[in-house]
Amino acid sequence: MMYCWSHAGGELRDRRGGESRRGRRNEGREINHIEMRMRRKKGLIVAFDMEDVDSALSLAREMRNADGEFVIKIGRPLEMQAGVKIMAKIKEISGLPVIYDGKIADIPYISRRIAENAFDAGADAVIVHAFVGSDVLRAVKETGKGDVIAVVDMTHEGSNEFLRRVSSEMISAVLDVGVDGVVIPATDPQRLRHFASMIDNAYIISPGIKTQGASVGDAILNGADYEIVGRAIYTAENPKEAAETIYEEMIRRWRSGRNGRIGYRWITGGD
Ligand code: O7M
Repeated sequence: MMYCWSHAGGELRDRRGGESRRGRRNEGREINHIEMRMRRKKGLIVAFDMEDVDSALSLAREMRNADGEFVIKIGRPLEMQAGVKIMAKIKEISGLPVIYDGKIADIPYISRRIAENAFDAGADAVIVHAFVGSDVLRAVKETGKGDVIAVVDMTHEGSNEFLRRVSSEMISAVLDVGVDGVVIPATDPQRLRHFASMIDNAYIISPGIKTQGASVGDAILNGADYEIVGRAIYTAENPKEAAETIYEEMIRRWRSGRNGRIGYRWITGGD
């Protein structure tokens, strides 16, 4: 059975148009990064921030059969160890969409080159800082090679010094440029809910779960589409099982919380 990522519905369908199925879902999936972009849906982004290349490849292999909606985010620590080619490799062996988290923040020409290199190496999406300005986001968007995700707020304490003062303005600016996704922390659920109400045409991905203080499901309940988890997965004894358990917990909370009242609280995260 061949699977492909359908642009129209954002659903994993078999080639004859059948519905997606649970378990062994990535098996035999066609690898085509133009077709495998992220869409607005509930899922878990596994942050591959480990520096040991063998463990990264081994988890990528296991994720091929993981039960749930997963995306892999490759951070600089792993890229610095393995080189840019690690993206195609992880994408191929996992059968999952891959985000390059280079947190790009340079002049338009250089930012565009970094993004092009990442897309050409197999990334389906790249992450760019919004604070550098709309011309940078436009330059990256104009590559037309994959999703562009903008950082407008961060989880760590230091983001209170400068970044958080201009998050609202940055959201309006990145939406004007037409980015595909926006990064908003899970560590301040009320703020996330407020920002989510401003965002219609982009998906929201949300870090800060577990190690940085937010509970699994907090972000999804407050308007995010994907939660991002790193250390709680890749440092676990069985990382694949940890990813599946976190995904299940996230979906369970989302299903049971949609009709109930959500208990808001402030969490100071980020280290
Ligand atoms: O779950 P952790 O804390 O081990 O990892 C969190 C991941 O989310 C890690 O890859 C960070 O780079 C990322 N992240 C933050 O922790 N805070 C932010 O404000 C933004 C990000 C992020 O993903 O930005 C794209």
